[in-house]
Amino acid sequence: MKILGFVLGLLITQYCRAELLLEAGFIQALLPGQNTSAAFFTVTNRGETDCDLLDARGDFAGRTEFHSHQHRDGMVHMRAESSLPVPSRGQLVLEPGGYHLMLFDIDSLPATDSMVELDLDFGDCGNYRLQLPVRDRFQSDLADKKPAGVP
Ligand SMILES: [Cu+2]
Repeated sequence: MKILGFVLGLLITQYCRAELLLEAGFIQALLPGQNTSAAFFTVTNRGETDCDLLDARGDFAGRTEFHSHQHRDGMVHMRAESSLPVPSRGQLVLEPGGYHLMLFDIDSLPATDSMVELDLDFGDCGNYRLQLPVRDRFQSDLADKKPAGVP
C-alpha cells in the first residue's frame, strides 16, 4: 500500500507540474465602426513549472497580440509582448489597465453576454480552450455621451 501510494504520488507530481487553471474574464464588445477588441482572463499555475502563454487564437479574429501597459512620463503606452509569464505557484492576470490580449480584424462578435472561444497555447505546459462572455464595458459611458436627440 505504501509503495502504491509512493508511485501514485510520483505520477501525480509528474502530471500536475504544469497544472493551469483558467478563469474567464470577458471580451470587449465591438464599438461601432471598430474591428479591434481586447480580452481579459486569469491563469493560475498550481504546478512547479514556470509557464508562458505563447499564443492565443479565436476563429473570429484575424490576428492577436499580447499587450502590456507602461506608465512613462505621465503617459500610458501599450507595448506588444511576445509572450506572457505564468510563474509556478503564481498567476497571470489580464485586466483593463494591465496585460491584455488584443484581437484584430474581427468581422463580427456575437451579441453581448454570448460566449466566444479562445485557444491558448502554453507550449510545454499545454493547450487550453477558454470561453469568454462578450461584455459591453463602455455601454454606460456611451449613454452619457450620447448627443441630444439620439434615442
Ligand atoms: Cu492593447
